[in-house]
Amino acid sequence: MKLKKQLLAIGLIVLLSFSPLGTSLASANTNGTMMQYFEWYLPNDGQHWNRLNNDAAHLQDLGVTAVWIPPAYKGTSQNDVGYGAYDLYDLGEFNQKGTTRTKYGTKAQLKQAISSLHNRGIQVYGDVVMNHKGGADYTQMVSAVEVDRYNRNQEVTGEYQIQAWTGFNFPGRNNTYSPFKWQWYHFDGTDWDQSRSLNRIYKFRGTGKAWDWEVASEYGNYDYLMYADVDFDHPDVQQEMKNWGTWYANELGLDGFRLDAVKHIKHSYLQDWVTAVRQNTGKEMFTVAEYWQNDLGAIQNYLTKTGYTHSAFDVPLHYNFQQASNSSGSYDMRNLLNGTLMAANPTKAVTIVENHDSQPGQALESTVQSWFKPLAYAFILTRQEGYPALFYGDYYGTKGTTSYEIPALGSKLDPLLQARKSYAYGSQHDYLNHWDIIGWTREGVSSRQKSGLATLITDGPGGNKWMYVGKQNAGETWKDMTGNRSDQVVINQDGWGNFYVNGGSVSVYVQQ
Ligand SMILES: [Ca+2]
Ligand SMILES: [Ca+2]
Repeated sequence: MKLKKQLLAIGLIVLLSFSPLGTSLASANTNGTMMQYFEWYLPNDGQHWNRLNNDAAHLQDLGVTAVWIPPAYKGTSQNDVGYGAYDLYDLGEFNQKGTTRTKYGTKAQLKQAISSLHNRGIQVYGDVVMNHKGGADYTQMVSAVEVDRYNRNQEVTGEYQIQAWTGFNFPGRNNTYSPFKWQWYHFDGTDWDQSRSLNRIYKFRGTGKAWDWEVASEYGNYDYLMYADVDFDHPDVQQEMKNWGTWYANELGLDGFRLDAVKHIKHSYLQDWVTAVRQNTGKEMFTVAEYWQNDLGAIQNYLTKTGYTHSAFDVPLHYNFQQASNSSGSYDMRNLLNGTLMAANPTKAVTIVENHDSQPGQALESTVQSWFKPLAYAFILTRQEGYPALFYGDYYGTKGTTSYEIPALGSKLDPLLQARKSYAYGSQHDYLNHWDIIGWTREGVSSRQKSGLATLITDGPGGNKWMYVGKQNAGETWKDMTGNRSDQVVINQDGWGNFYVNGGSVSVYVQQ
């Protein structure tokens, strides 16, 4: 416990220079809150950019300061969520893959939504899918070897010719924005031989062809994930992706990026890419990487190998939330920060409760049960470490088949978002000292009227805890803004209050 507090204190010093977090900064900076504005099962109605456009004022009111939008380019089909990236330069503008718009709408609608967000002071982060390309325009004959699915360094056949989907010439775009055409030699491998209708993991042969390194070491070398795997050793690819990233940012006026599937991309290249796009755009371009592994060491290794140029999602924290939510009250709440990026490197942690992959029915399904979500959101929204991201599916609910739905929790999350926006400022005091009921306080800052708060959460029975909120708040009456408790807590002359929480619940007390 002592060591952990020291780590947090060290993290705090670094926090001061980092604007999206806002914490402890001068009054001008509101706490940063990101929203992931999509879930997997959104309807394919072409109306999502319009929904975002119409939601801008509401998002500003909630305290959302940045929106992470889904991949905005043409995928393998109209219904593609965006991760089956086909043409990164087609933002819903050209008739390709049987459609001009994407699942989310047209490029014009997207630009309108971004304009509305910017007018409300909300930043926009683009999703960046560089690991692979899907929906090739034609096949090519390629020399390849099969590798062992579970040890990608192990070749299990000799070299032979396969018919691979690796030719991309984007006929519907006709060289607009970029003349670059993708050929087999821009890729490292694929998983389908059309001539034999055979699904294997194929590694291409040719001059300089090898799986990229360093990537995640799972399966020996986890360069290959899906579709045609982009070869980041190839100089033309390296240059083209930097050109594209710069174009994407400038064309849409993006303020940052979310990098997809970085486990499978040569880490050193991602440092080069982020640095180049920042230089080319002249913008800060806040960037967060999806390194999806419940392993703090692996995520820290990634941050090291990319020179701490960008942040990462706190995947272990998500799994701690999931475990707590599945433990029927028997989780030791003192452990919530254990093994998390939030504790180890708070300035590089983007904290999440759920996302489009962990939601029910999806590839990395590890859903946090709904009863626990207000507790988890209180944890990421009212503490000072990390840059929290609100999931669209938690706020608005998810679609999809009925057994896979997350209910809309917006009304429960509204007060927590308001707490972050207006009250979660100033020095933090931790009371992570009980297996059920844990709490923390923020003293507030003089530049923000009435700021400061006291949060309690419990996965077991309810109860109370004395907590210090600062002598400057002595004599004030604080109430639970979630409405879960109706107590009036008077802060005593020494700056302490006796706060209450119901069983399996959360309370956030602020000055009346
Ligand atoms: Ca390679
Ligand atoms: Ca790869």
